[in-house]
Amino acid sequence: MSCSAHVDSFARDHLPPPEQWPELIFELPYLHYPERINAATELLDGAVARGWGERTAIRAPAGTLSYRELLAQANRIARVLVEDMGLVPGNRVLLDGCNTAMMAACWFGILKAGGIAVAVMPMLRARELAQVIDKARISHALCDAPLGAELAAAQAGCPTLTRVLHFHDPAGGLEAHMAGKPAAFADVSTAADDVALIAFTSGTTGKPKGTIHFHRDLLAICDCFPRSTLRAEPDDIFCGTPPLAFTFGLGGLLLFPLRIGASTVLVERLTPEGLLHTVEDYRATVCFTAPTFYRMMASQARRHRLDSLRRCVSAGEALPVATRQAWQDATGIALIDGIGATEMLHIFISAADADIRPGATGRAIPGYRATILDNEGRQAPADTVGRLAVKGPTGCRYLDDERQREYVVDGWNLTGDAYRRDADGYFWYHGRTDDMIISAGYNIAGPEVEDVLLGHDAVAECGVVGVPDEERGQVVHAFVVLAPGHTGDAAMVAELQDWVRRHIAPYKYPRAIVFLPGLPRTGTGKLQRFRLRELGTSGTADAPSHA
Ligand code: 3UK
Repeated sequence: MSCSAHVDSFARDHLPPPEQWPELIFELPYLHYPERINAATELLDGAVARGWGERTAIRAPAGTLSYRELLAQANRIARVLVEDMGLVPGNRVLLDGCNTAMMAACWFGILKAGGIAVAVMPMLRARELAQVIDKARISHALCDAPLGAELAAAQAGCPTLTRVLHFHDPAGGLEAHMAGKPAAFADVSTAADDVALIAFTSGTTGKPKGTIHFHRDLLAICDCFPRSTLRAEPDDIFCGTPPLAFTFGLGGLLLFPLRIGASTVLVERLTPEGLLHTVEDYRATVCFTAPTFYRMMASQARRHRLDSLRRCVSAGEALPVATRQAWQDATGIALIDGIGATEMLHIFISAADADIRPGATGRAIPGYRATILDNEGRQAPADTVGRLAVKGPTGCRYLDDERQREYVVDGWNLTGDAYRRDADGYFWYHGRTDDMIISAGYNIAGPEVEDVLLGHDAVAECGVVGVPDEERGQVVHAFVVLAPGHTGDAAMVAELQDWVRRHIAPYKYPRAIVFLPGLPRTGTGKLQRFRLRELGTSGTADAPSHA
């Protein structure tokens, strides 16, 4: 590794040992970054140097910020961190807030000062915040004022966290400190492989894992998926729902637009309805959100003027064919599906335009390689289901975590997904490897059954899991949220079971169907299958709707 600019070497010292790293690939010439590079300098100072100073960077309900203004804000925040809060390069800074211009400016300010950004989802409670603070040994925090009480509760049990400033605080705080600062700052000249951020995985169960990413990684994701697949342009206006604390949102709603001189709409806590209004009000052209959002938005799309939209990216969960179709019918736009992971920082398999094959996620994007491994770790032949393995310029490096050995094997990153690769190199999702349903000796992929159920008009949302069963090992249970105007009675159960039997092999049909008002989801919008399994096992939801 190159000579670090970090005075506090905690993050580098807690990287996994080199033999546990994934193999990194930098074949594309434009991924060869200089040895010293600070991603914030490159994205903000670089933008102004390229003549984009007066272009709009951020659009928000509270107003707009040009690139020059965003740069000035970030510089003032860097000064506050260094001059008033005693930050030294390498310190970890907790960043707790919703998607706002201040949140974005703080993120850049931290990187400029040589700090390591540890952004967290605004919905985290004290207990979860404390886990992150302890694990990353966080010393400083910038916090959206309304979330301050929760952070204070966490801080009480976290001796490392000594410096906290609130923003959006009418009583003063960060903005008051910034007011006295000049708009210029000399960014810390970090090494390309100095740590820039630690992103904690959303994880549907278990202890959170911190994934370590370097300054060069942040630029690499901008120069991979957006360049080869998204192909956005400087006049594009980005919008979407993922929090900036989720690397899906960090890339899609901040780094990707700024890399090309485009602008981004930052709005706090969007509902499907809110996102439709955002597209309409800002004439947004590029959208990043999860499949369930597209599904819910499709049913309301006709009430909104969405003709500004050009490119729509779906990630975070598998995209059902029925959802792709519903969005295409409503807007004429073919969704760009892409699988990404916090460990990989962003999307590595995807397809757009004429390359799309509905039902498949896509092919490995330029810069990345992907394959399917069998249980012995050998590359499986085409058309066999196995473990998805990827490598590229980014990859998994957990902060001080034994689970590194599970995610990285023989230089490959194993995402935990079951996939099949066809002869043309397209990857077809079959579920999480630990979520495969095995019933009476049959392997059943929950997402396949979900796909079929979603094709029925009465089904708004659904989740399909395996529930332990003495006779069959597991049985298929479906949890269904009905569309308005439908009733969850025995007739509906029979109708949906029949529907599945008619569309796929009958052994896959859900032997139990339970109707719920909503499905349990994580902060990043992922279905919590373990909670559905619990529901199925406890039998509480059994009675009236059981088949
Ligand atoms: C699942 C998908 C099928 C898959 C993410 C884009 O989701 C992101 O990161 P996470 O760490 O979760 C990773 C896991 O989510 N998944 C994501 N996208 C798809 N499954 N089709 C998809 N298109 O199980 C994967 O292993 O929360 C997504 C960009 C950045 C991200 N961090």
